[in-house]
Amino acid sequence: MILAEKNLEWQSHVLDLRASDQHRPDYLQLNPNGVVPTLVDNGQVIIESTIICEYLDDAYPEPSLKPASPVGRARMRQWTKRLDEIIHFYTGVMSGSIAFRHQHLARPAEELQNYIESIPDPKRRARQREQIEKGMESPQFADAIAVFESFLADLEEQLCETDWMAGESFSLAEIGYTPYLIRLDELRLWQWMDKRPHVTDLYERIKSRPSFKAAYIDWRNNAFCELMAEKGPDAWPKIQEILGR
Ligand SMILES: N[C@@H](CCC(=O)N[C@@H](CS)C(=O)NCC(=O)O)C(=O)O
Repeated sequence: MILAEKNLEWQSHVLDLRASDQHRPDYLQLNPNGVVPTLVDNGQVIIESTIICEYLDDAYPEPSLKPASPVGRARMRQWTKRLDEIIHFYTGVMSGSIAFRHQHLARPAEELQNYIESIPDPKRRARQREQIEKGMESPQFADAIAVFESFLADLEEQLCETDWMAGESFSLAEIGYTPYLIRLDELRLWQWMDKRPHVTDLYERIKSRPSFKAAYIDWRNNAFCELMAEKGPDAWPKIQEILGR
């Protein structure tokens, strides 16, 4: 999305995460965490989505995707910090527990075991195992719902005050959160926004940008989206129960 916003040319290398491409030794040399994305620019390797976005905005400043004021920039980084520290992790928990575990459960037992054992970080490996085995009954799932509820409430409150997350302009905050809003949409959980019209309006404005098509529509993984659309609606009653509604 940021590359499209800045009209930068780039070449994509798609990794099949289910085939463990991200754990291949040549990829781990670029990204020792074994995750996507990785940016290689002029021979320099940059990892971590938020840092990649900050780097691109510094290296290719036009059009700027940071608010002009220091306060706006601080607000933007409060959002992206929350994303990196909390939201990303719990998005994985939520979508894994609802939908993606079914991809794993469909594999032959030995293949599934090999996949889990190939996850380099032991904590991540244990969490992944629990999600696959217990799904929405895993304690991680209830935590994820609470995290999202508080994020959506804060986002609605912010957007009652300012047009965009960090103030008066579209910024790296929207770019950072776009995949997570897409995820709620693809999981067919948008009723969560029933009393949050500003969040819905923000998402509509993001979707109407040409960069949304270049970043998402052109790359959408149909099989993954069909699975989310199939499994997501079954999760809503469980989510309401967790939210105490
Ligand atoms: N903090 C990292 C997180 C990257 C991340 O977790 N990427 C996921 C896809 S969204 C991944 O590559 N997962 C690999 C796996 O599931 O093994 C970043 O922002 O770049």
